[in-house]
Amino acid sequence: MMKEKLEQIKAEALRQIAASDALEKLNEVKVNYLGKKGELTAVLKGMKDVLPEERPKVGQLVNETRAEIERVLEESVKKMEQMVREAKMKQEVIDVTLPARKNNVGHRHPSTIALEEVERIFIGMGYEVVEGPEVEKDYYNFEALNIPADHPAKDEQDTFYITGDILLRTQTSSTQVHEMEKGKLPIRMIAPGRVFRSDEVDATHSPSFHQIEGLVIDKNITLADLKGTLAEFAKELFGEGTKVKFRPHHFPFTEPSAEMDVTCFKCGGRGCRFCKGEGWIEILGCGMVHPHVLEMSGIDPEKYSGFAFGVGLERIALLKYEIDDMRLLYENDIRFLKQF
Ligand code: 2NL
Repeated sequence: MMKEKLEQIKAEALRQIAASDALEKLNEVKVNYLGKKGELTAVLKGMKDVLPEERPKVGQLVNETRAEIERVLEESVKKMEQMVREAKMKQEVIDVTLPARKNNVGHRHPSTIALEEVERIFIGMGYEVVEGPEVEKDYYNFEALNIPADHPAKDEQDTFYITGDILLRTQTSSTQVHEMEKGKLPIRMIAPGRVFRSDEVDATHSPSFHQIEGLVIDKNITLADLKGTLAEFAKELFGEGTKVKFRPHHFPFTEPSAEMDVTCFKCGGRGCRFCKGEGWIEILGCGMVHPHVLEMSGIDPEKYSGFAFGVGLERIALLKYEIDDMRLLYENDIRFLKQF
């Protein structure tokens, strides 16, 4: 009998729906019972064997069965979706009380720390920080600085030449010459940057290192301005108790020229292992800008005067952090860098 068969189909469909534990399984039931090749469709196809007068009744029964299965199926799908959603929410809960994962950011290189410290000091005194090219014309690196053609610095043993008159700068003075040529006075600047010398690598030398040069040009600038400025710089860099000492020296681009020593910040000048018993540590070269250097860049030495200085950045970093080998600054060994 049709009716019993339909009851049987419905019961089996509902049983399978109740036993489904996933949306995929409910979909299988839907295909197997309601789909084109499903059991109910098969029953409809068998209508030709039913007596004509019975057909409307059987048809109605099929429809009711279909509707009932559909209703239960839909309900179950909704319930199942709700369950899946809830399970997901539970799984994705964020515990805001958990300790944060440590964020491993790097930090500045000791040379960078030293550079920014020097920049901070001079910016505080009203200086501008100016950077320039590492590849320079011979003129800006040597000639404009009054360095004669037969000076040992110009030897191919000491300087990297690209062509006969293009080279890697040996000092950042070239940047200052460009600034003087602009003709805007007064000038109060520092020029930090990478410089190059054809040197063998050892504990205190490298073919590429960094320099910070300073230049002040204005009316009535005297040696007293140089002394006062550099004494203040030394105090800020090495501590309030630091004293300075100027020893006569020679540079082609300054006259007079000097080297400046600071009292050893370890022993305060008494003499210790750090300063090799001297009490003093050499820190920079300086002088009053040579009149010929001013003139070559279009500045009238009768109206203007100035002072200049140059310090090695690595030298400052080595001293400040008591590092005994410059190579450590270039190797980038994390175990070394971590200490600063
Ligand atoms: C050092 C110390 C120094 C300068 C650099 C300079 C720059 C201009 C004019 C005059 Cl544009 N001088 N720079 C002055 C004195 C010393 O560097 O030991 N150099 C070999």
